[in-house]
Amino acid sequence: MLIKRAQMFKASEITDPTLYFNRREFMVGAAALALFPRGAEAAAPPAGQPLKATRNTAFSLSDPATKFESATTYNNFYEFGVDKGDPSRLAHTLKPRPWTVQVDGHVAKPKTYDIDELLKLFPLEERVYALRCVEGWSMVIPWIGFPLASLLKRVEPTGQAKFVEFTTLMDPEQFPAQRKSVLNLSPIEWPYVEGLRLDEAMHPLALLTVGMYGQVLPNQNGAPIRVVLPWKYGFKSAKSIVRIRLVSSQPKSTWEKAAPNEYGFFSNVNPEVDHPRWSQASERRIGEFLRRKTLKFNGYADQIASLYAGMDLRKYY
Ligand SMILES: Nc1nc2c(c(=O)[nH]1)N[C@H]1C(S)=C(S)[C@@H](COP(=O)(O)O)O[C@H]1N2
Ligand SMILES: [Mo]
Repeated sequence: MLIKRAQMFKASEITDPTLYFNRREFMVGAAALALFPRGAEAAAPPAGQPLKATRNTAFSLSDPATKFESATTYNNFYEFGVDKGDPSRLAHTLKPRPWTVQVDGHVAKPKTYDIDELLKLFPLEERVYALRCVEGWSMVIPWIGFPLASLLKRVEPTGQAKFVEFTTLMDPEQFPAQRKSVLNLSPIEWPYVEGLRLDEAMHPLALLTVGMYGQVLPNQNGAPIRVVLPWKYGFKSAKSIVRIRLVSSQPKSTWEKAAPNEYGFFSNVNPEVDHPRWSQASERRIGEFLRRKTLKFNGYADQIASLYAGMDLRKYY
């Protein structure tokens, strides 16, 4: 996403497959290290541990899944750095246990859930979703999780709850880019905050995710829990969430704060509305060479379009 710093992000970086493959080779060894960190805490389920879930075919694409190796070595997770390889190289410092998620705000039953308690509350589903990054690439990932709506209903939103705000962990010990010494290199403010309208958050497509590819979620993909919103650009899908707050006014999201003219609150995938610096009409599916057309709402228009009926999507980008 890259804002502004030419040396951090070049347009060629997202479109040139050769560059990607070179980088990828370089990353493989590093990723293996991140998956098997030395000195991992006994309490944490190691990334790579199998996680059982039932495939929900009603919510699954038939497109072939992106290679696991690509999905775990080509990441955006700015808490580890702005390069695609930084998360897999550095994510062993993130400790997904112990972990709690505070669910509060305008709800009748606010509660701080221990992650392992949360995992027992809802049956885990596998859903194959495409994730479309605003930069112009996409991946197809078999996620494991449960509907965000299931958790929200449990805490009973009150009539004042109109929006949902997600906050990622803030901890400079675990996230190198949050350290004071490197703060001035970061294009965004910490902690990472994202938001949805309540009706978007309650939509059955919105998934709280704890695994992928039949395994516990790797740290670089947002362990131990992240949201996945397949009709929106990838940056809306906040990783490593510690708080879900029901609020009455529209949250200011991190990327909106960083560059409001480039990244709106809604950020629905829309090939008809270009980013100010590049077209959104097509995308590169990681692993494919020819670009493919980007679909409105990332292909989920049948299910999602009614949420935005009557809205000018150029204005509410
Ligand atoms: N906390 C946090 N969440 C984040 C990001 C981030 O930098 N920090 N990057 C976002 C972006 S831009 C994308 S495209 C997706 C990438 O998810 P993946 O690495 O699992 O493919 O995560 C999103 N969630
Ligand atoms: Mo992204």
